[in-house]
Amino acid sequence: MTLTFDLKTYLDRYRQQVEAALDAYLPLGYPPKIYEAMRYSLLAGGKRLRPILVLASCELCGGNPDWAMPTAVAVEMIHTMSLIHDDLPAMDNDDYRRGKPTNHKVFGEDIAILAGDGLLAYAFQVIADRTPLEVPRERVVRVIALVARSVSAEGLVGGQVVDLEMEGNPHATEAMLDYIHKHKTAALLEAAVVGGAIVAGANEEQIEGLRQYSQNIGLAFQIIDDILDITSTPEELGKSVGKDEKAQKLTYPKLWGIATSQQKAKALVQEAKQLLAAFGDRATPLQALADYIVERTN
Ligand code: GRG
Repeated sequence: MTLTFDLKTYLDRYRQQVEAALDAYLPLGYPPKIYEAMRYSLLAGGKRLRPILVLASCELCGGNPDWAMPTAVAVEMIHTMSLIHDDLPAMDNDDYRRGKPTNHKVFGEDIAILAGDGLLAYAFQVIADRTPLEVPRERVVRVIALVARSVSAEGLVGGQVVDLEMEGNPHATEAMLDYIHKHKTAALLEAAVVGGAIVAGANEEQIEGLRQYSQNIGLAFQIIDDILDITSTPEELGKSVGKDEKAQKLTYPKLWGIATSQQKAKALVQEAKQLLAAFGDRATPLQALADYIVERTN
């Protein structure tokens, strides 16, 4: 498997399935304006990394990826809502996301807030209503609790609050930076990887290995995100660049320099890949996904 595995084909296949599911799970409805706003951001592209992690993790643990599609869709809905709210004038105030004008630029702030709220609520409904009955309901309840915790004040919301507090703060520390990224970025990646494993019926030892894997790739993902904010272009990223510098935010490259940041991200990914050694060759897709996180250019 290791020799023949092609990550691009793997990502393309899962991405197509995810795109189709996102479109099908959220058809237009009444009132049309809110459905258009939700679909505008949800179907605007993006790497679809989180839903692919859900499906890959489910498959790794012996589950049928179809069982995990509702969780995959839900995690992408939550990620999208966090981007919509993050871009609002009261937060990062961004005009450009996923290569398009941000949600509030097109629909107004009021509708953008509600589109985020609608996506957040619908995500949980999708897991509860659409997970196939082959998956025992105790697993479904566990996934709902896991995903809820990842977006709560213990997760994304807490990370965002400390991020806002740290803007322009000359006394910001590495510990604060770690807290922000573990909560703002790694928490949802963890919910994706562990959620897929729970749907599959993984044992506690497997879940723990995958949890540690996801924490490592989460931090590596954010280190690379910070670097790309300095080295990339809006065309390549589909969002504005140089935001951290403008907002006087402490970042990993500011703390360690670009080369050391890259080395640290690579070391985290190496460790993440080793954490999956017990799965043997079946871990190849998740190991390749970990490499992709540090090698990506957008
Ligand atoms: C979750 C209730 C609730 C509120 C949201 C606004 C907010 C609180 C949190 C902000 C979370 C945030 C925007 C984190 C940044 C994570 C990150 C690195 C995003 C970029 O992810 P990519 O590169 O984007 O995977 P694509 O577009 O490819 O999906």
